[in-house]
Amino acid sequence: MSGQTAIRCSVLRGGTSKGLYFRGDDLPRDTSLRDAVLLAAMGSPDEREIDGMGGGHPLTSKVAVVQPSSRSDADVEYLFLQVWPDRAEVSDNQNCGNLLAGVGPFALEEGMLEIKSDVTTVRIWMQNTQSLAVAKIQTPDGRVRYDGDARIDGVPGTSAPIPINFLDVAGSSCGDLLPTGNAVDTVLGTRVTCIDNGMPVVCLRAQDFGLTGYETPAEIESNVDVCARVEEIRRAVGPLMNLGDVANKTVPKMSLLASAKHGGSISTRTFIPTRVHEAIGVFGAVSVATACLVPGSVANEIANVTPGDTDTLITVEHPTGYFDVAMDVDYDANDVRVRSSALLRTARMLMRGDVFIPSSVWKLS
Ligand code: NQM
Repeated sequence: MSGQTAIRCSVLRGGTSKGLYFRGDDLPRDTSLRDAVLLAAMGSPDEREIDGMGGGHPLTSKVAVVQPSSRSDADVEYLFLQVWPDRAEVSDNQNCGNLLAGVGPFALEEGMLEIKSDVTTVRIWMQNTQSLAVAKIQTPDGRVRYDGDARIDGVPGTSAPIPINFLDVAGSSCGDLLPTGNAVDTVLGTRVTCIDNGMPVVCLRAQDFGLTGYETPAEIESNVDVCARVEEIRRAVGPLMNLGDVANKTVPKMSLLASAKHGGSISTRTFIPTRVHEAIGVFGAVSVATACLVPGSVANEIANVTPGDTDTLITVEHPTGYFDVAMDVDYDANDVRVRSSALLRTARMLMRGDVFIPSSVWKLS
């Protein structure tokens, strides 16, 4: 073959997302060259990403770069990169808890750590947020097992369970769990709760936008006025959350909340940040679940939670089902301190081989 460069790559579904997984040393060190390679691999910029591996949607245009870690508290390091489908941009300004689910299986398949028992614990240093996740991967008979009985909403069928625990993600992007210092702020006339428990999220009440909060993502995306107002608030809130100018950033996520409709704790419709998620991101769900436990927050006002609960399961309803987050918190007067957040994901290896990019983008000597 000529005119093409082959790069080792695996494709995995991680939770409710899908992405390309690379070993760090298979990509160029220079970040602008690396980004050009990833754009070419995905087929971006092009809404359909027809000339690459991307699926034309932010949830299927994602990259995980994984490498062994030299940290004493981690086995591997994970860098998440969002490749925009429709513009030539690769962003590391957010984390992704869905692709995270595929990091343990990928690292084990690549021999980055040894399988010694039926369940292998993989400690993952998440470079985007400088924080740690601990994932438990099913590894009977010395191999990663993908089939199993665990079901997550947004993915057909069942797979092997991957429980993931987070100990230190509060404030990992914004500096504080409540980056403005308040449980509630009023921004451009709208009451909001700004929170970061692994993902910067702005909680808003759907009813303040003339919505029930139970609309489909397509119905919300077609409501031009709502989308414009949500984006206006997002841009105004960015600096208040210590994120600076967020016009071209994928954070904060904007979550429109309503009372739970199907027996859960709260209902969500989440902008990520321009498309409306068909489900909800992992860290997005963790942040919303945490907001439910913050006394006086716009989430707490309408959430189905018991005041003062410290060890509790929060069920976040989203357009295609439920997302359970096990929260362990402490209260100090009215302040909440997060001890840990835990959840269940699944992942599946879909393909392993080489991805080809034009050698005009990158040529290996
Ligand atoms: O919040 C979507 C997703 C995500 C990111 C997004 C994610 C997370 O569903 O941890 O997983 O919010 O952009 O994969």
